[in-house]
Amino acid sequence: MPLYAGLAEPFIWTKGGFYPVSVAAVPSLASLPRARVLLVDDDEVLARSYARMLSQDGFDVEMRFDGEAAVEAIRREAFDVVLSDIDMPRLGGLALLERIRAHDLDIPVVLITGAPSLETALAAIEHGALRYLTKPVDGARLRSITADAVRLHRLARAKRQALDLAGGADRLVGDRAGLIASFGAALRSLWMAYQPIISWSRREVYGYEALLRTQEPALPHPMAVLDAAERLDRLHDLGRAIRARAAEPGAPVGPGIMLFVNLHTQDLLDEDLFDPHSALAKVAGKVVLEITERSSLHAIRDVQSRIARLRAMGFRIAVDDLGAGYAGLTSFAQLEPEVVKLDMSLVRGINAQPTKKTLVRTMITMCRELGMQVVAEGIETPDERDTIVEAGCDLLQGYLFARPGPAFPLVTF
Ligand code: G
Ligand code: MN
Repeated sequence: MPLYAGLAEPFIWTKGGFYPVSVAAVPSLASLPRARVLLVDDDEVLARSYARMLSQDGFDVEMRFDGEAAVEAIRREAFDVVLSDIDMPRLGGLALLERIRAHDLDIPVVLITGAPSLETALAAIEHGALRYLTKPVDGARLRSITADAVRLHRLARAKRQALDLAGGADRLVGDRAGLIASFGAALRSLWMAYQPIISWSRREVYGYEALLRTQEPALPHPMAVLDAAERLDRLHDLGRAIRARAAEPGAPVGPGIMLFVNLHTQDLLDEDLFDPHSALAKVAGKVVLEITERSSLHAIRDVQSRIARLRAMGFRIAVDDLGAGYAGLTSFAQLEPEVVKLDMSLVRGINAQPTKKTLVRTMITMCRELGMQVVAEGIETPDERDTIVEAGCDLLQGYLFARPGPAFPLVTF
């Protein structure tokens, strides 16, 4: 069969080539959990008629009328299949397909066109469309293709989960739907643990660092949640949730108690951070925003003016994890932090390592001479505590005093 002749027929593209698929009778969907379909077409009348048909079959249908709106929907929600027109304003079906494949290798995309061409058909294949259909699409066929696509998607997900069970590849690589679901659950179950930072000389709590925690088993560590947010392009949603939680009633902030909140460098690009009416902004004078030395500020446009805006709102800035990154001190120059947090790698075993002790003492002295407060993180033993205190640092944080926990963990001095 010549290539082009086959294109109007439904096909499945695999690495081996085309496999024409026999169009079965409208399948029973009773055996499948409710499937989510994203229908994208700038012809609203047509979209609605497809949607009505698919809804009658028990599909959960979302409609969007251009590619950009579809990208936005996919960013936030999980779908089993995408049915999309090719010619659309803003973003066409092929570009949409490309955007989807950049993150998700599993979700079936069916492209539908009123103007078939070899060129678009080939592009559809190249970017991994499941089918390429020509309008008008017969109703029964559309329903059966959609049902098959849903099955394929579930198969792909099950396969990845099996891989995961076998301890194989990263299960999240292709499974955007699973990642969206886990990330959503993580956001909903997000809570803040607080770890005290104490003043040793005064034997009192100076403040608390708010630390991200969730109850989502698939994303058990804060780093996993951050990584998911990064992949799903939802860092701003995560940052907003963290800041809202960190400052909510009952949070340890108030007269004489400072609240330390970690920022992701991307948060600096979120206008919400600069909203003077946000919960966190209202207590800005008591808040230290920590920016880690681990990630570069390179990609952040006008860092200095953004930091200046935060300062004008009353926030103080800390460089976090000093000593953990290989970056030079550009972040210091850009941030001019009021507070510096020494990474726990500098603290661990310091009492038994004279060279480390000398270096840390120098760092503490320099920071103090630059007018910065120093906090030492990760203090686990009395020997580490005594050595750090003797090197000139009074603000201490670590398991020796309290582990992070729900407000407020008890402190052992
Ligand atoms: O990067 P940042 O400094 O924000 O990370 C703080 C992390 O270190 C938290 O996840 C916290 O649970 C952990 N932590 C806090 N105190 C200690 C400690 O004394 N020892 C160790 N190993 N980890 C700690
Ligand atoms: Mn921190």
